[in-house]
Amino acid sequence: MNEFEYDRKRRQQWLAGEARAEGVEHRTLLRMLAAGGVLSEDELAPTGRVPAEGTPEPEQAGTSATPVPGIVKPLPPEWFIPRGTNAEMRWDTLRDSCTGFHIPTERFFIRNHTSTPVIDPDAWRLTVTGSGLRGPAVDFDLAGLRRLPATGLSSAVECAGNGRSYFESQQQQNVPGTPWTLGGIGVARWRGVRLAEVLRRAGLRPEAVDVMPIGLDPEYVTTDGQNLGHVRRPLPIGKALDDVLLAYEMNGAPLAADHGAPVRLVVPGWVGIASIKWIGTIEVAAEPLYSPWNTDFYRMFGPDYPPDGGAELAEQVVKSVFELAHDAVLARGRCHRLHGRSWSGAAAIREVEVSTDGGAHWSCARLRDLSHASTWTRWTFDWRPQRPGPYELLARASDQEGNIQPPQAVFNREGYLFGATVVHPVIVV
Ligand SMILES: Nc1nc2c(c(=O)[nH]1)N[C@H]1C(S)=C(S)[C@@H](COP(=O)(O)O)O[C@H]1N2
Ligand SMILES: [Mo]
Repeated sequence: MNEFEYDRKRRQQWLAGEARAEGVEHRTLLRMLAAGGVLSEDELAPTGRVPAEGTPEPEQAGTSATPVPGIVKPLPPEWFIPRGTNAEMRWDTLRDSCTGFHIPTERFFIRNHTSTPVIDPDAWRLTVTGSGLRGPAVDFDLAGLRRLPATGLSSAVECAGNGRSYFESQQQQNVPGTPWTLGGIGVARWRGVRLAEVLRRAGLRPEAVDVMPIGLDPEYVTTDGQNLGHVRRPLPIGKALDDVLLAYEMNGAPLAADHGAPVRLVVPGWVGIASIKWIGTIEVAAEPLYSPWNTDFYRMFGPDYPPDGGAELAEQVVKSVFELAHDAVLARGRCHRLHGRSWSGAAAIREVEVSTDGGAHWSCARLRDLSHASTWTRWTFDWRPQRPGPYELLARASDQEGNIQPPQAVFNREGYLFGATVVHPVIVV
């Protein structure tokens, strides 16, 4: 075992109460933890960290990429947790790079059903077709889209399964699927043309009811070998004509391959699956459309839902996160500024409360952004813990429509929309 491993093990044993420290001065322990990288030497810096099981050691992380099959961009372990064909963003290291309100493209989470296709933007065409159009199919190329009136938009893209792992860890409910913690979300600045504008130019009939964007990534084959075809999910015409963007830029640059280049949909406030990447065709129909992604998937099934499933998932629920390591070590008797973010698909965030005692008492956090719908609001909470020991932090947000995070999420078979408050353990020394 190398020195680093040894030191790490010892620190963990100490934190777990397995190491003995009688007679050692508190300040000496703090210094030891600082030297081991658990506490920062500058004691104003609030957090050290003990990496969660299975997540990489930030100290060891170089620029080496952790390959996730099918993803093009580098996935340094200090920024991402690989999850199958997907990559979760690490909240605990976000503050190290002072990224600001938007998540830089290189740090943005990735959810791929199959793999990132690399598409030649010059050969790319968007075909709009179907019974909801007055005439025949209409093609657009990238230059043509870029000549149309452009719109900018700050919006989250968040996976419907974000937070899924807490069904199991907090509610002892088994759910299949990617075990995201809370890093299945990102907010970026998107730019493109409104879907409404493109549909209007293609010649929409008043009878049109559904709009189905179809991805150019490989066809999706389930684990039991069923080919479900290209990733696609119908949008009701009302949403399609409202605030949906056909985006060709993300954070001021052409879309990156993993995030849907050359053009993707951005559907503000809705589950991430609505925001189809690598869009090639848009079917506009005068009759309701179905795909596996709005029938078997992305619907609620379970004892609290109708036997054939609840409605198709649309808006996201309220969630909150601390920008802090799980089991972070904080020095007692000092003021720690805790940072976090909250968001809701339905409306702007109204209030965020924080509990430092497992939910017994709550106090208001200070909102740091003007709240807007479809994006997040940053907040801070100053905390001066006096007694050493383990603590359970919780953050609970509510939005302008009165939605508030409950203590428990209603079980559903696929583990979607985990909107309950999440317990964030820390250790005060
Ligand atoms: N064509 C296509 N679009 C897609 C997907 C996909 O696999 N293929 N995944 C969806 C899901 S489930 C999510 S959560 C978002 C993720 O977007 P991101 O990878 O840019 O973060 O893209 C959506 N759009
Ligand atoms: Mo997703």
